[in-house]
Amino acid sequence: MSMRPQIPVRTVDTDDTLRFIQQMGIEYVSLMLKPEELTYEKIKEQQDRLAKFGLTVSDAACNELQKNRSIHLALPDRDEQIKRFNDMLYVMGKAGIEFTSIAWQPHGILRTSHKVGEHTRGGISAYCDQTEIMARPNAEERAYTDEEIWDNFQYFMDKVIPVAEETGVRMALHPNDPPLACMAGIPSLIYNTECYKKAIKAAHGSKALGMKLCTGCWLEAGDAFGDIMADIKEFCADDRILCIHFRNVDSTLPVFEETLAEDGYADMYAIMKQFVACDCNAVISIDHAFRPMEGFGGMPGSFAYSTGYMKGLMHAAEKELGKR
Ligand SMILES: [Mn+2]
Repeated sequence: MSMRPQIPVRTVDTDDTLRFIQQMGIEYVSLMLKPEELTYEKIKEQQDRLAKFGLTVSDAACNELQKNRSIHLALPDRDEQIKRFNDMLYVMGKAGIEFTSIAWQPHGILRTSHKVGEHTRGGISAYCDQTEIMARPNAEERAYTDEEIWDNFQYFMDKVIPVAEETGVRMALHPNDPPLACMAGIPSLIYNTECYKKAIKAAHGSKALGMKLCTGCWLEAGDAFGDIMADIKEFCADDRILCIHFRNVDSTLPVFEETLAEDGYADMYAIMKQFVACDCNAVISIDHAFRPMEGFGGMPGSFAYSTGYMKGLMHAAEKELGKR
């Protein structure tokens, strides 16, 4: 089985949007759910609707539980939030969903701005300046320690791994983005390959914990994150890669902008070939796109070009390596 190109969808997406995705030759979608949609009935309804457009839900996530401040920072209601997370796993398990997403960043992805970049030909893209990010005050009332963040992750793993194993729903852990060791007083969980190994240990080696291999994050930090080619090989062999974010940037930190795959500093064809050579069967998406241009199809319209380019690289790599 080869990699499976994918696009995110929401329950509010129109039939036309789903038809457009279908016509791109996409068969797998990541379903973004609101908290009130985390019931078997609601998910089944979406699966049935998507099936009419030839679309299968490979994974689903609820942003509120994917990046949950109470869980990450051990706030008073964390057990309640972990119970909600586990309830979500039961529902997804019943619906036959392969995996859900987690990212240990209570304040989400940090960027300096969204603006026209040097390499975007007028497109509005994300821009990140490490100096500006590092100058930010604490995001919470106090700074947290590395030990606290890892203790909280351990606590979460101990409570959710048994349920993930029981339900068969795996978790894809995304790196902190940007991959800096500490931002706004909150240490990052994942900012290099060693952090991933530590996280897998916290899961007691359980396969229930996998990763979103975001090439964007690897490339933002470069060698400080790890050797991307060696890491792809190692984590593929260990069956950890559930999802690939196929994204390029113009440079490593301290300053980068998000670019089209063909415009960044990394050779994305070489990276694609490595996934293919390692027989990776993860879902693969472009992660981010330029801000949609008025009148050109919203997010799916913005995703379409880059998704097509990514599919082209994937097909070429499969052909070159005799896997197609
Ligand atoms: Mn990503």
